[in-house]
Formats: sequence, C-alpha cells, structure tokens
Amino acid sequence: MDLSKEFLFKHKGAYFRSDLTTAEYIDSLEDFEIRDSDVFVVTYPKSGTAWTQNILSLIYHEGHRDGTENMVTKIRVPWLEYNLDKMDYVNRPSPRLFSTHLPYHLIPRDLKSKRAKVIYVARNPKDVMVSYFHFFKLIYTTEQIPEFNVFLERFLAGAVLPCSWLDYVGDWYNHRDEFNILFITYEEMKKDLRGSVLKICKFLGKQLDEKVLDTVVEMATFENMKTDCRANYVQMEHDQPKQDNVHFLRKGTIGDWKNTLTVAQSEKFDNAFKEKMKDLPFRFIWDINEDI
Ligand code: PPS
Repeated sequence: MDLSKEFLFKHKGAYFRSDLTTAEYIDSLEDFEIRDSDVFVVTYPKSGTAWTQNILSLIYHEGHRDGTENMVTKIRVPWLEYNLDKMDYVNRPSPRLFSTHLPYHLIPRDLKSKRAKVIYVARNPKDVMVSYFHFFKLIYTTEQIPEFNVFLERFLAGAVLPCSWLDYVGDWYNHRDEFNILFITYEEMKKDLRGSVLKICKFLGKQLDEKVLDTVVEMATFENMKTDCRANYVQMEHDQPKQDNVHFLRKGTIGDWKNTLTVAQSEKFDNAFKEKMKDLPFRFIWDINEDI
C-alpha cells in the first residue's frame, strides 16, 4: 500500500507522519525521562485527544479558565512524538502535560515506573474511523484522500497512523498493570461530562471547588470548545486550508458512523472487529440513544 502521498512512514510496526517526526526521534523517546508529576493523555487518533487536552488545560491553568491566558492546548498538552512547536520538553516546568498516539511498545520506558499518570481515552472504533476519514479533509488535498471504501479496508488492516485500532487498544489494556493508568471512554465523557471530569480530577489528585468544576465542565462542552480558539484547533484550518467549511471539531457525537457507513460496510467492520472486541472491557455504546 503506497502511503507516501499522505506523508506516512513505518517504523517498528507503527506509522508516523514523515513531515512531522523522524525514526531517530521516535527511538530517542524510549529513554525520555519521566517525572512523577507528568501526565500523559494516550489515545488512538480521533478518540477525544483535543477534548482531554482541553480538560487538562482547564484543570491545571486558571488563566485558561478565566480567559487571561491565550495559550492553545497543543502547547499546554503537546504531542510527545510530534514536537510541532519545537519545545524543550526535557526542561519544561512541572507538571508537564503530554499527549501521545504512541503504541504501547514505543512508549518511554520510564513511564512504566508507575510514577507518572496516564489517561487513556477510547472511543467506539466506527466513530473513530468516520472521524478519521473526515479529518483527512483538513490536512490533505482532495487528490491525497482515499475513497471511503479504500480507507475502510486500510483501517481494518491497520495500515493507518499509528497502527491497527484493535492492536493499539488491546496492547495498552493488556499491559495496564505496568502503568498508573485511568481508562475512560469518549462515550462516557459525552454522556456524563461532569462525572468524567470528576473522575479525571480524582485520578490526578486534584480537588476543584464546585465553581471551578462548573467552569471546567462548561468550557469543555463541544459547543463552547468550538468557539474557544485555544481549544478548537482553528489554527489548523488556517495553516493548512485544504477545503472550505471543514472543522477539527466536526460533530462531536456518538453514532455518527451511521451517517457514513453502508449496511455492507458496517457488516464488514463487525466481521473484522466486533467479535475480537469482546475481550476488551470497554463498554462502547454505538448509538447516542443507548444507555451506558
Ligand atoms: S486527533 O486528531 O487524534 O487529536 O483527534 P481527537 O481530538 O482525538 O478527536 C477528534 C474528535 O473528537 C471530537 N471532540 C469532541 N466531541 C465531543 N465533545 C467535545 N468537547 C469534543 N472535542 C473534540 C471532535 O469533534 C472529533 O470527532 P468528530 O466525530 O469528527 O466530530
């Protein structure tokens, strides 16, 4: 499969953006020193990364909550493997907040000391796949974007950044005992944002007073994130204008896959994934009307 027009390269079983990182840098991360106070958001793409980045930024930074600081969340909670803003990760003041799409086997070794905290956010893979496909419109030209049917095959085969969804989630879950880790789902966050923020705060050992908690929850809703330039990734739309009217914060719903997948495509997905997903403990809901 030729993925070069999408700037992807494969290294140690995972795909990375060749315009944004190198194999040498990925290798160097194995020795990246971890601090006790570090917090990592670990996600398969399109599972709620920006949402969790925003929640962490709001929990840790009063200046974000009260509007006095204008720092975008990709600087507050930058990607470990894609140092987009050439930051000095080693010397950043604590607590350092990071995001990563790194698969389990490429994560800094030191993270397994269980000192730092890991928040793993998982999302129903059909919605992940659909969100992923629409995301291409933001970063690629029309010629670079595969047909949806072709993308579906690739997604199921794991020929996407960073790797197969099933392997990614499975590896992180099966090695959970090696980390100080909280698993949470996009669907849980969508159905009960306040409860989810509280859960995250408890895991982080952060006790917010009621008013602050209200502010965090309010500012983390889809509607409010859409208009918060620090959180909505609008700079991507400006930096890489590939198509009009395409937004990073696109729909923010559960079950949007139903608007894209045909019955045959959905069945193909079920045959490839759903049976194998039974071993995973995540309670994904597949439709907004389902209970959690
Ligand atoms: S990325 O590129 O991997 O960082 O993408 P990621 O941030 O993981 O996922 C993007 C999807 O998350 C949705 N999103 C939200 N949904 C609900 N509420 C809030 N506050 C929220 N913030 C981001 C975003 O809209 C993308 O999903 P889709 O289905 O495409 O709308």
